[in-house]
Amino acid sequence: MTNENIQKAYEVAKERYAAVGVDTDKVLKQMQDFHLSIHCWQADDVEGFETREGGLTGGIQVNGNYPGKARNIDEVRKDILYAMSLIPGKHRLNLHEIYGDFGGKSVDRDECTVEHFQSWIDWGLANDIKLDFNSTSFSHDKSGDLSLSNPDKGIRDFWIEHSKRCRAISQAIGEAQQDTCIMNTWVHDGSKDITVNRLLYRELLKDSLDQIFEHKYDWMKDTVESKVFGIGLESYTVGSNDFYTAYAAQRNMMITLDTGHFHPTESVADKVSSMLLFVPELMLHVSRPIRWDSDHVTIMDDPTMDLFSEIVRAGALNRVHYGLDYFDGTLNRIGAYVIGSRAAQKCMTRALLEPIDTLRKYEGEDKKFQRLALLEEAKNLPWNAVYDMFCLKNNVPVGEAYIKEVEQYEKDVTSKR
Ligand code: RNT
Ligand code: ZN
Repeated sequence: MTNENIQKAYEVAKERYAAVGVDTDKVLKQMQDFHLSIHCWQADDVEGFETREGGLTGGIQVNGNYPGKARNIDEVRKDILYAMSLIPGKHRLNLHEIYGDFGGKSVDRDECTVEHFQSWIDWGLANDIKLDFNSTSFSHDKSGDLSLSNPDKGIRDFWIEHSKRCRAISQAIGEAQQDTCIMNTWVHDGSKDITVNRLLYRELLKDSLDQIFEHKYDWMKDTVESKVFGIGLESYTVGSNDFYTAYAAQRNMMITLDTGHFHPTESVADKVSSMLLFVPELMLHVSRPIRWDSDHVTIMDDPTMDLFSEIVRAGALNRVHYGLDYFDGTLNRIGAYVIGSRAAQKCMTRALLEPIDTLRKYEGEDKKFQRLALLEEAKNLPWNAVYDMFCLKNNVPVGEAYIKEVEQYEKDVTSKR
């Protein structure tokens, strides 16, 4: 499409939306302030840079061995910068502790310090990319089935120490970038088979978290992530949704909603308005579960559209942080970043373009037919012309044009690895 045609389509869309009371120029501005926290771990199938051997554990799994995955810190950075060059707007990078710059040395999880993240901080500042953070409980000799909830005090203390260090690192990152660094705590703890100690492990997890969160920081914020089950841990998850919802509500802290961490027919979108009445903020891990927490590449599907619509309808744009969380090794990984990020943006564009005032007027007047009719018609309004314009304004390829760019990068860079 020529720039002229994109512009023309936008003008038509603008008029069309104005007729239903929506200002597309305002939405373009709002989209400019919509920042994703892009996960670093799609670049290398959640491997990281520890010297440790051994695969991915903790009940999560990456399938596929599409050639060209990033093998070291330079390649991860290069790939992420390239992916970001195809995603309109400014975005954050979400780091996991195992992605520290360990310089080929063995640094155990209870030894990590800010020095291992200094080069990330410098990279973030140099590229104007803000960082978020995650402690890493999986893929380690001491991971087992239970980390923070392990009855063995030695193991528990090891992971408490790790988590505390990760918080201190997050604080240093936040301070250096003069922007709050969000640290996500997700531990895989659970049981493959029936356990008769459900309460015990939850008591231990609660106590460990209390110790971890004791120290208050001003440049980092904590968020906690629940889950239904992990592979090999099917019968019981210590940090269930009920556990963390209650924990976060009681402590007035942020909670992470990973869209793959609920029962398949459960609506994550419907949780937004309930949770935001009781917790200050939400972090999202936008993913795509297929039958289970499979972490497929995010697309513009109904659950994701519903989720973003609910955030906008709840007036909660600034109380939500938009992390992505998927890992698929069966396709071009840079392409996966671009597809998922752009899908999240498209869902948000559409959500912001909803003719909400008219819909609410209909609902207030109990006009059920009119409300449903407009909801249906809104699906057909030219939101895509607005997203195309957003891409154009941000100097990134419009529409499917990015496919060629990803292919070129594959030819020039990743296929040579
Ligand atoms: C796992 C959780 C968690 C991880 C990342 C790598 O089910 O979703 O967020 O995906 O920490
Ligand atoms: Zn997640």
